[in-house]
Amino acid sequence: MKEQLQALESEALAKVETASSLQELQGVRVAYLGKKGPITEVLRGMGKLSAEERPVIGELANKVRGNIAAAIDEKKAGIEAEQLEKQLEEEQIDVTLPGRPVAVGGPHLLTSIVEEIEDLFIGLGFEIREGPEVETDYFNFEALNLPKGHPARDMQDSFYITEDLLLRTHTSPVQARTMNAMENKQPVKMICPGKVYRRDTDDATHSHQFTQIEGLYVDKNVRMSDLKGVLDRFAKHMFGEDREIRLRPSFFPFTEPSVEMDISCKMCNGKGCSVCKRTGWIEILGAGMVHPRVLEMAGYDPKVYSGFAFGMGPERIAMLKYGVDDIRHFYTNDLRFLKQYHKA
Ligand code: 2NM
Repeated sequence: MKEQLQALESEALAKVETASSLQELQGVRVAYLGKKGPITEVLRGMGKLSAEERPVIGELANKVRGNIAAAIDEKKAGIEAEQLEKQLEEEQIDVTLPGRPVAVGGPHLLTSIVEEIEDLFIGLGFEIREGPEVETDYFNFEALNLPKGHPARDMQDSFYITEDLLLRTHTSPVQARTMNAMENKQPVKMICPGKVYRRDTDDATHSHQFTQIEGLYVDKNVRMSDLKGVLDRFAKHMFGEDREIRLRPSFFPFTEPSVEMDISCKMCNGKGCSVCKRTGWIEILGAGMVHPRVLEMAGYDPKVYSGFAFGMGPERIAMLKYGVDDIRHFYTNDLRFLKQYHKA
């Protein structure tokens, strides 16, 4: 019986040694140490042994069982450690690899242009004011010297909501509102950027919705030369210090006198090319001295106060500055266009 136990032990230990997986090892445990295993059988047959033999064999059987169990545990720990090692190896992260690039958005070209213009005028002491896009007939037209029956008030040209409400056709109502709200009729120095709406058929140079920036400076002794100085600074800031401006007489109902401003063409340096249509000059904005009727309606005495005003379209400015050939690019949001003008 002693030999039988020793043979069982070496047989089991050999199987433990060659086991290569946890399942295989569990099979060895069940086969040798299980309830139906050979060691249990030996112990069960001990009753037939003599009194002297019984403790010797009992002790040996327990020892063999303990040795096999210990070997299985040791092998199990080994296999588990090996598996962990393999897993760690496979899941290794190379922290020295370069990171994945993160897609970063940026301001729209039109936003950049508007902010660039705002920054310049803030530097010149202008405040930025905004107002409603749904305007009353009074502030959009009447207060700007566009009385009922004026051709610019044609129903066909504006988006009317009711008889008295419409989508503003320019941002000047913000200026009329600002002057109106001044309690003690202090000086006003402001620009108003924002969306405006006109009933136009969209094409390369027309849009039913576009952006305007209008400026207004009302104080005592504001002169045409002040307007010219401010506009000259604006032109050089946006298009380069080597640009020149010229003012041509024009007409707007809300200014008198009225002018249109050109800048010398950057493409040909004033010599004449296809961009400036051979004239050497490019029209940039309209301006003038605020009409006395407009000042009066807003509560400013035109004998005491005078003012200049101007209006421009940032889309047009951006198109000239960056060579954009179709105003619809600003709204169709073709990613190729957006990315082309995406800085940083
Ligand atoms: C322009 C051209 C000339 C203008 C006038 C006013 C106001 F409210 F003060 F009367 N705001 N903007 C103005 C003057 C706008 O746009 C081409």
